[in-house]
Amino acid sequence: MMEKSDKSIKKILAIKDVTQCEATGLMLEKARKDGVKLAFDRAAEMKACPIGAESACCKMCYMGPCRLNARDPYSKVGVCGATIDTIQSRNLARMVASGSAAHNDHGMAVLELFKGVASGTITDYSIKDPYKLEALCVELEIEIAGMSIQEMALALAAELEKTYTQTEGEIPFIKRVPAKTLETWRKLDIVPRGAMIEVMGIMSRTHMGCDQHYKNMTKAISRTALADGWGGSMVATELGDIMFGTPSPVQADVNFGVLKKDHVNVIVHGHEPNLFESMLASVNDPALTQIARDKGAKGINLVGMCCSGAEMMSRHGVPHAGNFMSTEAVMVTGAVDAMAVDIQCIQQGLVKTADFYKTHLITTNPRCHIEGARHIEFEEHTPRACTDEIITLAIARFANRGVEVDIPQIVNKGIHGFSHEYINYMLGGTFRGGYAPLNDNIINGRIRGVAGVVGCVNPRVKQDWVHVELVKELIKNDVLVIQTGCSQISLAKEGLLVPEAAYLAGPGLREVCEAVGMPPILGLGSCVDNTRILMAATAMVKQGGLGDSIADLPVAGAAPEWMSEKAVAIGQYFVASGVYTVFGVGFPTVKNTKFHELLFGGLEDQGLGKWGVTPDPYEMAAMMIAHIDKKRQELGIDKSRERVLMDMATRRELAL
Ligand code: BF8
Repeated sequence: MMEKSDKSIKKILAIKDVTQCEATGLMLEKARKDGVKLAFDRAAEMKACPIGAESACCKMCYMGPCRLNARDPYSKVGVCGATIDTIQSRNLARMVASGSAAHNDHGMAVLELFKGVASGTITDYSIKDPYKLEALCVELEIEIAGMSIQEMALALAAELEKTYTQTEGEIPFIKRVPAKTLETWRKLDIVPRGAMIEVMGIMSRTHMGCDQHYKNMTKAISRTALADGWGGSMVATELGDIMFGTPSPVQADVNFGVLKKDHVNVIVHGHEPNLFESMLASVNDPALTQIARDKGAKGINLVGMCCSGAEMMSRHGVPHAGNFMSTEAVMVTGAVDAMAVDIQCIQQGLVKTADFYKTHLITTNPRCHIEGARHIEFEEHTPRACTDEIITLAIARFANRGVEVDIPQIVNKGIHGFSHEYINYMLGGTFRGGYAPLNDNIINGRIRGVAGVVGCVNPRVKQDWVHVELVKELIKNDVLVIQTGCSQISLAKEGLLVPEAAYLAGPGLREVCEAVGMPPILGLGSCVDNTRILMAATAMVKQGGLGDSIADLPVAGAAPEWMSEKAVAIGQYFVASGVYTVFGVGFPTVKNTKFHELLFGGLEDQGLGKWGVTPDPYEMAAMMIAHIDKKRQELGIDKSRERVLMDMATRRELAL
């Protein structure tokens, strides 16, 4: 039984106030008419718990649950005597552990696939970028003289397995960290040993009656977060590139208009590229295409959503229908014949929506079944068995849709796929590849700094709006923006991931964009691809002229509409790496407590980054720009310098 729409919700939430995405708004309106509730409406009905929102409650044992008073946080303690700082730090630690576990679990699955490919037991995937394989082996100091590609892959897999299983020492990608940043980490004892032991350590120390010093807890939080960014996520990105290809700029279409009424529409939503890559093979199978044609379809249309969608868009230009808050709304079009999901950010509410609009919702991963959804398990040794079956179901549904099809005809074209490697090439060309032009333009003031704007969309704020306003404000102030995840899709839907968007940039950034022919906003891929931002920051440090550690750089980060625990883990690994990171929506701590002060200031005094929070995009931009200016001042590059245009021709002359 579908729940009936609630008139009070219509009154409380005008559609223009809950989403900036026109297509999602149109479908939300239709859903309300159809009596179908989406997350926007559920959020309006479910007021966020004010005590939980500030993390002033503890349910680590059953002497409670205990509630403290966030307005007077030191007036009470829990039954065991736990203070507000213990309670908040334990809660944040568990969020980071969960987020880090999610990325590490994903990264480990990519590693398992890679091992299967390397050993020859998995044959449906292959090594597409042997150059990156070799470069990575060299970087990790693996002796590769005389090795075949297969031997290199096996050696790399063995080395990277330590990212997860090692219990002593430092994870492999620590070799990439700028020397001064690493020195700070070693001094603070926050270098991760291996993801499993770090996550287990958090679960152990947050048990009732264990770690009850917020400062010691914060070290474990940083270590566990770094085991994500420089660990599992980085493995997922790098091995994904080796197996599926390192992205380079590609034009792709985004928004609901990528669905086609006269095609069989199949959406893949989730995070693991293996399912999506196999689906791509299935839709290109002439036999399946012929079956679709026999049923009256013009073809099979494969579309992505959320993060695996962002990866496929970056690597292959596969169209993308929208971000997390559009995953229910897209089914309201009636045009989705099947939605295949794997792990993470798969709302349970999809089941009811799929049911109403007769879409096949199919879970595929052993870690993510959903009550009421059909499960067809994906197995990497025989991936096509799963994806072919999904296509077959979709074709059958196309032939007998039985619902009205109403697709908002909105499509936004954009350029995606700016990997760290491509940025290297783009700025310097084949022979002078490197970050010197970026650093030069930051030093001469043409580019003020770099901002990473990433993360989720959240129904507690107007979908896409905070991302879009923040990014526009940043580029207007000559800050180059790099993006991943749902945030990248927000800006893509605004039509701003194109070189022509340079007209919105400040004069300095515009000049650089026009000289290089690049957009002022660079899309780097999925959430695990935030590691590409870490690598870009590392390249800036290693290039020279902008300080010795990531903390010295005139850079800042933001997750303006965050909602997931993965976002907290990402935020903390950026902070621990040295980046000022601002969250929108809110932050799960109580202001003016010792733990809050440590996160929002104390960590910076230790040589790391720090947190910031504001729901207002303009204030967020001002905070980030002020930080960038402070770093410029500390580097002595705040004085205006003579601006010399370093276009490609000038650089070629210099090279000669
Ligand atoms: O990992 S940005 S809503 S889809 S958590 Fe989820 Fe957030 Fe989107 Fe991808 Ni990332």
